[in-house]
Order: sequence, then structure tokens, then C-alpha cells
Amino acid sequence: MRRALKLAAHGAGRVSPNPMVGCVIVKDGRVIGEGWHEYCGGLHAERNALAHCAEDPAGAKLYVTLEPCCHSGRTPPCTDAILECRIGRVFIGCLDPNPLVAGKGVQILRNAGIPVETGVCEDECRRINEVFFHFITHQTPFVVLKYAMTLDGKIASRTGDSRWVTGEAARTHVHETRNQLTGILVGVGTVLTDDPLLTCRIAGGRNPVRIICDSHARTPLDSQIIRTAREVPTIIAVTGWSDRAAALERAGAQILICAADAQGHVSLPDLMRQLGARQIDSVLLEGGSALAFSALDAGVVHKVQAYITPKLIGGADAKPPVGGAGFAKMADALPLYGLTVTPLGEDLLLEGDLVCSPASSKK
Ligand code: AOF
Ligand code: ZN
Repeated sequence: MRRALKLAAHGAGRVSPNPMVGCVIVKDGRVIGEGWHEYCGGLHAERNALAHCAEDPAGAKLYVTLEPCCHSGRTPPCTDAILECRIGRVFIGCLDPNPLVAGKGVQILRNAGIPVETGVCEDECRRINEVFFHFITHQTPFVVLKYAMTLDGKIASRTGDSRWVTGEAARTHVHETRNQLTGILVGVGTVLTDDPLLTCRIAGGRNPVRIICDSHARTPLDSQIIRTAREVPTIIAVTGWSDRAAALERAGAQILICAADAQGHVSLPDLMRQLGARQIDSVLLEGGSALAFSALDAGVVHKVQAYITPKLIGGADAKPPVGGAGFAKMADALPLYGLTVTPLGEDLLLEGDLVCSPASSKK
């Protein structure tokens, strides 16, 4: 199953909104076939592994990270392929929360007389698909709030200088995340001050869909994002149609009209619903501090990635990662669960979940 998990990870950033799945077929103690789900619409991991078998898989053991599907989607049911190939025994990492499967895949195999063991390396198998597990049940994106700050909690100096807070290893890690998640979201303030490109700049990487939360369509036509909007998909979330929105659309951006919240800003829960309807299963929220607080306050964030650099910059006016009004009492602070700490060069990456799931409590 550990090997199957490694294979599953090859699908990162390529299978959305499907899950990453790996499969290994073992006969007489030897691996005779392997495969993974390579891209959305492509063969599932089990069918790929069966297709790559070096010998007849009849009687073999099949290890798969996610319950085999039993429905016809873009591809035919994997349970059919397992039965046709006369697999002898099946080991499953975790059940598929897709209501079309959800235990029925296991039942079909057992009813056909195949011994099935579930929950093998279950935590790891669930964790690699935290995005899929969220998206298939809520139809809104899994949102990761990312920021880089100094040890005294600043994302920029008092003059606004932020190039660079963290070192190269941490910045490469951010690009790896951009390569894996489907969308990247910033507030228009970040576009106005930093003029970022928000692309993935690692070899062989692919760009996330860029989303700008821009209630009044203030994104400049000569910003880097709009100048590249014909090459990299770009969504501008506004609260109503305007001449400026029309000009941004003519420049190649897609305009998404969202409900307004009490302050007249884009309603983040509505934005998330609309992104989900467009099959955007995950979003990296990269700034700025006002949007970060609004997103936390609206309850649309699921995970936090804090890159911390051992430097002190000071400055009462230097921005913290999470601004906005803030919560009034320490008792209202949002706790993070399943915290992990990863050293990256001279910096640290702290990651935690905002929702306490069985997987995060065991990290
Ligand atoms: C598996 N093995 O490798 C994957 C599974 O429409 P489709 O054909 O792309 O199917 C997508 C659904 O199938 C997805 O929502 C999930 O329930 C399951 N994915 N199942 O047995 C795989 N990728
Ligand atoms: Zn399948």
C-alpha cells in the first residue's frame, strides 16, 4: 500500500477534480503490475495497473489506495475489471466518499466472493486526498491559506517591501503547491501593491487558475495578470457589471458576478460556491491580509500554511498575515489541528487544519 501511495502522488495537480489513486498488483510475492490515475477522464488506477500486468493477474492480490468504483462515469466501473481479471484478494486504503460508490464497491467485490480488507494505511490514504474528500461532499473548493512572515509576524516591511521574506527553499515549495492546487486567489489590494504573476514557475509545472477578489473591478488593465490573461486562465470576482469589468473581459479575463456581503464586498461563500460549480476543487489563498481575515471569518478556509523566517523587521504599520478587524477575544481565536513543522532551508513551514478531522488529529 505504501508503494501504491507513492504511485498515487504522481497524479498531483493532474487529476482534479478526481482523487489521486495508486494501485499495485502482487502475485506469489512479486509485483506484476502497477498503475495510477494519471489525469481526469483517463483510466482509473486499477485499470492502469491491470493493463500493465506482466503476467495473468488471476488469483493475484490487488492493493488500491481508494475503494474501487462501481459506477460508470468518464470510465467504466473498476469493480467489473477486477472481477473479469479474477483477482483473488483486494486490499483498500480508504472508502470512496463519492455517494455513487461509498461502500458499494466493496460490497460488489464481497458479494462476488472476493475477500476484501479495508482501512490499510487509512490515514495516509485519506490525507493525500483531503481536497477530493472535501470537494465531493461540499462541492466548494478546499481552501489553503498561505503566507510567509518574519518571526515577529510581518508579511512586509513598513514600506511594503516583501521581496523576499523567506529563502529559496520555501519559495520553491510554494511553487510546488501552486502546481498541485487548481486555483490561486488574491485580493485586488495585492494586485495593486505587488503586481504579481501568480504562475507556477517550476520545470514541468502547470499554472493554477488565477482568481482575483475585486468587488469593484479595480484590477489595472496593464497589470501583469491582465497582460497574461489570454495565456493563463484568470477570473475576476466582482459584485456587479461595470464598464471596468467589461474592459477586463475584453482583455481576456472571465468575470464572475458574486453576491455582495454586508460591507458590499464579494461574498466569499458565494464565490466558493461559484468556483465549485466550475469544478475548481482547491484554492491557494495567497493574500493579502484583509482577504485572509475575511476568509477565516467567513469560515471558508480549511488549512493554513505559514512559512516563518527567522528574521525580525518590526514596525507598528508593517502588515501581519491576517489583518481585518480581527476577533475581539483570545477565546475567539481559531485553533489549528494536526500541526506539522517542516524545515525548509533556513525557514520553517507550519501547517495545520482549521477543521478537526480524524486524519488531522492523528498527525
Ligand atoms: C477508482 N480508481 O483511480 C479513481 C477513482 O468519471 P470518472 O471515470 O473519472 O470517475 C471519477 C470518480 O471515480 C471519482 O469521483 C471517484 O469517486 C472515483 N475515482 N476510483 O476506483 C481511481 N480515480
Ligand atoms: Zn474506478
